[in-house]
Amino acid sequence: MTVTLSPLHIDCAFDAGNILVLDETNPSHTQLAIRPDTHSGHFQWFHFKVSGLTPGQTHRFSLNNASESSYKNAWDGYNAVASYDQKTWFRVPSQFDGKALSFEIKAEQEHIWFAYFEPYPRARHNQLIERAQQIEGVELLAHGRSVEGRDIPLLRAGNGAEGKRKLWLIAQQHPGEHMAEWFMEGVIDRLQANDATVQQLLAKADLYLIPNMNPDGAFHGHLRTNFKGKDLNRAWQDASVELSPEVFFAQAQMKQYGVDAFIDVHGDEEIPHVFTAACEGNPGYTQRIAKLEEQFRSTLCSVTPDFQTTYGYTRDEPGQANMTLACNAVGQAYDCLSLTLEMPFKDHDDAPNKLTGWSGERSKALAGAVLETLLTMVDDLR
Ligand code: GEM
Ligand code: ZN
Repeated sequence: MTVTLSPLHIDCAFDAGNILVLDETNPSHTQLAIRPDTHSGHFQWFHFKVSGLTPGQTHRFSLNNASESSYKNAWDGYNAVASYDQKTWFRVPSQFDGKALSFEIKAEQEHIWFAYFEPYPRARHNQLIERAQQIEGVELLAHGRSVEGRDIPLLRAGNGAEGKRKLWLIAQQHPGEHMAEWFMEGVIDRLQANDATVQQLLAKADLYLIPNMNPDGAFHGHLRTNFKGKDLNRAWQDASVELSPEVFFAQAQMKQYGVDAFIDVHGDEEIPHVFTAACEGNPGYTQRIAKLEEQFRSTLCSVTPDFQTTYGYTRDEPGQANMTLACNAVGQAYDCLSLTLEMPFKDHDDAPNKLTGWSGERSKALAGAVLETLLTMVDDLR
């Protein structure tokens, strides 16, 4: 029996939406493309809603410009995420044929959302900041403004007493890396739980948290840049109020309060593992810093199966670090432990989850492991 499928409607006019419709006339196989960041050629992030699905029928979708994306080699082994309710997200088997990334769904409901990773909605960010300020000992210390004027809160957990270590965690400089703000929600959840780890850590240190460094890019469904087309993780030597006010704000706050440890939270398109990058290429790199980096990595490995040190970026040669990156710039300026923490858009293949791959929940759990790791070494940071 031939089933006549009703026409589909594809929509992305919402927070973090990104898709271009090439041809939606065939509801069995819709032809799509990913829209580049505004004022930049970068693209990889996608997020859109499909309505008009016929439950029980198979609908296929192709992102036809995938081979021209920023990380075209990252589509191999990648599976898209989908949700019927924007709460529970699951992986959809996807295929990259060297040009397009395609995936199909046997519809269970009339509509569905697809995305490159589980989105962290701006509304959830606003609730997170409100919730954080209700936690005893957590305050909104300052707030910056993005290019388009969106709020960039800096929270501090702890009383700012003299002599306490200052531990900075910033997230989502790259707006498509939504796992980063899921991680920050995990930090704030642990602050709210106020468990023994948090109490012991806050007795010795204050946490300085910027949960989203790039709200404009996140809202516009960008992968990599702010609303001036700047890659914020290449702006740490020449930040300006005009082109990179987000970084300019963070640097000013660091200068005001000081930094004893820094973690810049990111996501990685290609490597199916959680890993860190560090400051081995900095001109001011020392054995003290090398030891702290090793201590952090080996401890985090012992605390969670969702971290490893076998896979990651190629180490920088001595003196060859790109000092425009946050990790390197902050590590050099404050002579402190400074790391880029990378979570995968795919899965953490050392401990895979076939249903979800890497996810918001796993990003949140990793945050707790990082806090536990920081507690074990807070006395060694200086
Ligand atoms: C990366 S950080 C790149 C660090 N590279 C080395 N070799 N240390 C970036 O900004 O390109 C972070 C990210 O995009 O997730
Ligand atoms: Zn990044």
